[in-house]
Amino acid sequence: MTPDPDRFLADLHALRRFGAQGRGVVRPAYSEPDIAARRWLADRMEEAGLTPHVDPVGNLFGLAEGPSLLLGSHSDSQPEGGWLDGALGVIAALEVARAARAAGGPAVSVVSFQDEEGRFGVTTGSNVWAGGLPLAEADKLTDSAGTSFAEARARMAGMVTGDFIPPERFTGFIEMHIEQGPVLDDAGEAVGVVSNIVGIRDMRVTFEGQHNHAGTTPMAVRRDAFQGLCAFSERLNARLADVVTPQTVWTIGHVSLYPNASSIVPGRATFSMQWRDGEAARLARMEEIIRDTAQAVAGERGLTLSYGPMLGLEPVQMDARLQSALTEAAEALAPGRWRHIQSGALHDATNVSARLPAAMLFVPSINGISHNFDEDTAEADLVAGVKVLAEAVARLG
Ligand code: HGY
Ligand code: MN
Ligand code: MN
Repeated sequence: MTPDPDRFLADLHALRRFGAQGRGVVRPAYSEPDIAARRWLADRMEEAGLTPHVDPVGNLFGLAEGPSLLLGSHSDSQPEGGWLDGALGVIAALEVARAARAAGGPAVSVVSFQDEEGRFGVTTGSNVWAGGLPLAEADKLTDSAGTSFAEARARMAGMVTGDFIPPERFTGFIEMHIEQGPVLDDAGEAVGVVSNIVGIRDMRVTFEGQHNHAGTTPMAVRRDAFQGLCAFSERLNARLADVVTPQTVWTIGHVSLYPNASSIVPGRATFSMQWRDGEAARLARMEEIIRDTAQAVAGERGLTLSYGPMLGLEPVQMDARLQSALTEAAEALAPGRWRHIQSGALHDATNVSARLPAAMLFVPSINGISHNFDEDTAEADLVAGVKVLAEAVARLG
């Protein structure tokens, strides 16, 4: 089974043009470029002999007849996304599906999940598809501008061709993805076979004090929500030091201040609090420390504290049989230049693994950069990755 590197790279660059900005893409879920990209992908799937299918939340499948191995990822991007995050896995899946068909099998279907980047949560499209998140609950999720998931997905209503495809239709799932970190690139290696994917917790936190005149309100009497956020972050870093490992991460990535004016003491600070680790027990311990620290800071500074919904996914192990097909293929095509690796990034494979055997294959990210217009991977590594994926699929038969 031989993928065609030129056709693969041409499709990858064609997908890049949807929402292209500088070297990256702006293609958030349900945006005009995202929907246009899905239309284009559906045509490419049809040309490849697959039956395009769009489910109620905009997950796009290219279906082979009968039971098939599902390959894919997502084609939506972060607000400022790299050109390969997700897109690589979808196009690699399409190319392997074509090569498998030309070779007379095995049957391969393709998927581009919707809203993996969590404009409305965390890996939302595959979470709903896998049954982890009821559609009625997802519909209530809002993005940072207040648009609801229901309103956004209605923009694709005309493309929906039917209900959710039952996961049981497929025999397994393999997602090819860029590493999005520095490990493979630093080591000069070509392939990562993912052993496990970390778990995540993500919630919005609000400190509420009193907005007041920035010139006349003495520092000692202020109930400044931004200062509360700063004190919280500082103290949290110190308190987490005893429970985390070098792989544990926590991020305050989004902050909105109210009234957000230079001459008004901030009365309200709403921020995203996200943390990730490979162990569920450590995620729970971190949550206790986060809530306890927020409570203490609010009390000391006369602030009230409130929380938005908590979104979370548990750490998952990748399927052993699919992993061995990937490691045998990697050893055959990139001997000594591959490794087992934990994924610090979340992926649709986490949700799919609740319903199907799932595995992932990484290729290097230059300088470990991702979720950034400068995200990139050497062409030779992209091609090596799709060949390893095809070889693994051939071995699975
Ligand atoms: O945030 C993540 O890990 C994924 O890239 N959305
Ligand atoms: Mn991704
Ligand atoms: Mn991403």
